[in-house]
Amino acid sequence: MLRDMANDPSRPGDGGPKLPERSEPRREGGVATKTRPRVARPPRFKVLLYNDDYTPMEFVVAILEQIFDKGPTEATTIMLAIHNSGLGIAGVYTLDIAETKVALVHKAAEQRGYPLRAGVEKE
Ligand code: TYC
Repeated sequence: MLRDMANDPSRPGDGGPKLPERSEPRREGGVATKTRPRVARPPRFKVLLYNDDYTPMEFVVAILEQIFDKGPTEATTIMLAIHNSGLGIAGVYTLDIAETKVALVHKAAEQRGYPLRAGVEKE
């Protein structure tokens, strides 16, 4: 019988990383089962910022720099896109990080008395 030399745990060698598993049928208890890839890509969520008439542009730029790690040029571009279109994407994250960033935006805006709103939407 042919052996899978690459992933054979009894193979003498460097103890280095195994090759990635393939989505070939895996034999369990004599039954060939289709398997998913070993690690699924976690779902991703957009953090949206919404325009309003009262939050200063400079404050939105600072939020994009400090909470969403944008540089000054990109932060200004995103802020102006939101100002002109009504909403825009501040970043894309896993759900827990996206929700944390929304909470940070609302906390910072409320501290300053600004009505800036953010939300999460599945990609
Ligand atoms: N429209 C605001 C103003 O003219 C600026 C602004 C931009 C507010 C983006 C919110 O998400 C926002 N001061």
